[in-house]
Amino acid sequence: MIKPDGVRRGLTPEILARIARKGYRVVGLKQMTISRQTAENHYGEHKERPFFGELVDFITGGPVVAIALEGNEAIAGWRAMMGATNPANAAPGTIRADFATTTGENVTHGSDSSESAARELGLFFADGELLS
Ligand code: DAT
Ligand code: MG
Repeated sequence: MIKPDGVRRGLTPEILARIARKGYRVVGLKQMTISRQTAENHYGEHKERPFFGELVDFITGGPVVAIALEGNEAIAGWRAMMGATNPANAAPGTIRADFATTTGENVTHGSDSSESAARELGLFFADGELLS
């Protein structure tokens, strides 16, 4: 996902270009504004954390771009392309190192396991919206 800060800053084409250069196939692509309920569900694992309210405010605060990627080891590979959660710790050349300065607004999201990918794809895409 390209988060609201990335969309607002016009980074969508840059990030889609990186995905294309890497070689992942985009099987779903949708610009959308997330409801609070969907955001709370998406980030449910963090609901007891002190930053949860701010996180939900942020992710619902403007349109995002939801992207379904397919490719060899795409979950780990996309997380590697994003870099560490805190941009200060992200390796040079990663999206978060190149385009972000704060953990709270770190431009992109990536599912962290096949289980979370399946769950999150189900939150953002309806049956039939993904290419087979
Ligand atoms: P990631 O997005 O790398 O999977 P995460 O799942 O630990 O990281 O956290 C989800 C998002 O929550 C993260 O992208 C930004 C926000 N976040 C995490 N830790 C935070 C913190 N200590 N302060 C503020 N926001 C935080
Ligand atoms: Mg996470």
